[in-house]
Amino acid sequence: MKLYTYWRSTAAYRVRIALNLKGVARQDVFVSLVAGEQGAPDYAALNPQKLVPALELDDGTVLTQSLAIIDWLEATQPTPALLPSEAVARARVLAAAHVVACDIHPVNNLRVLQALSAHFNADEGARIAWMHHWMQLGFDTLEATLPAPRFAFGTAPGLADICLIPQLYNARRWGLDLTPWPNLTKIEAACLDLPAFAEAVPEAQPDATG
Ligand SMILES: N[C@@H](CCC(=O)N[C@@H](CS)C(=O)NCC(=O)O)C(=O)O
Repeated sequence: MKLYTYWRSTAAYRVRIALNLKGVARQDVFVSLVAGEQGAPDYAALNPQKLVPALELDDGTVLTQSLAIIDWLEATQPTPALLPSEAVARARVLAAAHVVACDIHPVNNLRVLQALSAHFNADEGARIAWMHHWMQLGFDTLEATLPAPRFAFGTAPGLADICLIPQLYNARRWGLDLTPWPNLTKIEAACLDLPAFAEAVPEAQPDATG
């Protein structure tokens, strides 16, 4: 299978971690977001939303949206499980994942920042303040609600960890001081000890540029 990915894409980073945890091999196809390759006709034909990641299966089926891709992976490769089977526990893990994937990430995306500059005169300071604002709100929620015995919810990593770790990377990239969220950085340290996470970090990707 082929993963259309970009080293700094946090959504692609989620899928890299999930594939690694499941032990599923992939071939990477690099889509440079800074070069605007997500809008190139070939890629837009594959994913009309013009976002990464996309996963192309061996039969040519294309899956998009990181959480949908991970859901497909969970359905087709059930072990190790990324979500608990008990309904309330599962809802709690999904809620934490959605704090990142639905409430932080969509308003901090590249195209949102570009629109803030192009249509609302946002300068670099305003863009940074915007990024920090939404991350702080989400991190406050997660800090208060994640049990964090080792990983976000237990002694093995799951979907909440898969969403959280890339978002913490992005926060550092934007210069956000993470000391107000010690539970989150403790979870991060535990995750990054695992090869599945360490091998998925942006700087370890072949398309990483400085
Ligand atoms: N909800 C989507 C978000 C995908 C997304 O926004 N990807 C970003 C990179 S993290 C992207 O391709 N941005 C390109 C752009 O904004 O033009 C998912 O989870 O896959």
